[in-house]
Amino acid sequence: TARQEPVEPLSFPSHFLLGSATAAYQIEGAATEDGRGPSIWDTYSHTPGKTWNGDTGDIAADHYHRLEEDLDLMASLGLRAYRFSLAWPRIQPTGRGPANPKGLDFYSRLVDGLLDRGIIPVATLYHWDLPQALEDTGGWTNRATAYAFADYARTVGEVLGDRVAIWTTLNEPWCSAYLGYGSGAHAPGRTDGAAALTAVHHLNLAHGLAVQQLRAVATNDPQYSVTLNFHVLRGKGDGGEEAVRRIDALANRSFTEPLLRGHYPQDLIEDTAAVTDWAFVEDGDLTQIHQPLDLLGVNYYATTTVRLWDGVTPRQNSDGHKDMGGSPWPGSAHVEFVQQDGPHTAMGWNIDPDGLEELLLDLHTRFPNQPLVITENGAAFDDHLSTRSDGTYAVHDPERVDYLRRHLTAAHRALVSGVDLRGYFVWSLMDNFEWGYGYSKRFGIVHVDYETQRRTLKDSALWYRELAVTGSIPPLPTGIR
Ligand code: GBH
Repeated sequence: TARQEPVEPLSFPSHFLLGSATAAYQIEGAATEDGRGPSIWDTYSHTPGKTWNGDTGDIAADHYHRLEEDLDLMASLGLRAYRFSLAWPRIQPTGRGPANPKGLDFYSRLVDGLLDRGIIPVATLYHWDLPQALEDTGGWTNRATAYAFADYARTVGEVLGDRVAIWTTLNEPWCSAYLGYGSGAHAPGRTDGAAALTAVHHLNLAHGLAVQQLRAVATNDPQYSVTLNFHVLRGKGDGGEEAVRRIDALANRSFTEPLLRGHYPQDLIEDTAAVTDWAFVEDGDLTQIHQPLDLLGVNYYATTTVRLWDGVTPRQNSDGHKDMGGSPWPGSAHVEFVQQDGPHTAMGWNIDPDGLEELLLDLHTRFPNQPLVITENGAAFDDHLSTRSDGTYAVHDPERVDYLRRHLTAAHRALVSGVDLRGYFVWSLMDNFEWGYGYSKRFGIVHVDYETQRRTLKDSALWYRELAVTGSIPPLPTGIR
């Protein structure tokens, strides 16, 4: 059922943000420099058996030492915006107390460097690197962590709140809560369903408190947002609908409903009643959590197929997380994740651009006045560095060009259908530390040689540059072979 190629190049509005995204722990390195404290990802990645090959973010893409070079790289790609995250432990090494000036200075130089080059800064406060000292007192299972986060937000806002155009509080709180405290596939590696649900609430609370703190100190009238990783679900077989309802409650509605409507879904509370009584939700919390948002950030990679498990047939594992003995789905032991047929990326994730269009249309229907932005979309493939006859380097990644072109085309269809979509950020600007998968997976449009730290534009970067510069989706890869 191949769609017909559009005849005219598809154009995005002139203010549509065409950018790229990264996260602090995945690219910066310099893990012990300039007063940075340890985060839960330092501890986790240094624990034997937790990451592929024992890889850590100690050096990563060495971005901390290559800031100017990387800013020039972004400018050379014609990026209109850049989404990055701040490492909380660079700013407050123990998660509390006075700011470390060197940590703040790095991000201040980053923001200035972007503005100098005409690139819009989009800052995420939290992309999973909790200060270890806060984990030592319970991490996201401790309500006090939400208040510490609000204090951190204010500290950052007081320094960068005159220049950052778009603030995002949290990146994918689903991962922080359910992979960090439920399945254990992410730091801090706990495997406790009740802890995961407690973390959900404290992350939501942290978001609401942080938005209020930023609003109180920002002086340039910025936009406020949160980024969620939506699970676009397909049901299979008898009971498929029930499986979808359960996973939708845990994966999607445990965030959208409190954040955008001010309540937790009743079915979520009932599904998880054997795991927790939800006593961690205190009077007034939902008012704090439910803050008006200028943008809802959407991360999309693939669709997920689920069915009800018959309890007899051997279970298939969800490939999105490692089996660490815990489940990222508390209260849903009867749901099974089904591997889909068809093309996959190197992550084993299925390629389904229609899922992105569906998701955007669905969010627009459920939250009609909520502007949306795609804060991550991209793919890992097995890239190979090759040498041209003139001695320069190249990476031919036609699968990635095809993936990006098809997802941008799907996003464009949603835009044409009336979805208020404000931008698209490719994950990722450059190859980086892919969490539990270490350096074995490459998501960048720019290749990083981890021996030399040399950056090489992949063909997808050349293609993306044409998109960013012209504002139109190049109908077929041009200028690359
Ligand atoms: C994003 O996470 C991250 O923000 C980014 O840091 C990361 O590098 C990038 O994507 C690529 O992975 O339903 O249990 O099978 C995406 C994480 C991966 C979370 C797929 C949901 C399915 C889990 N998502 N996963 S499951």
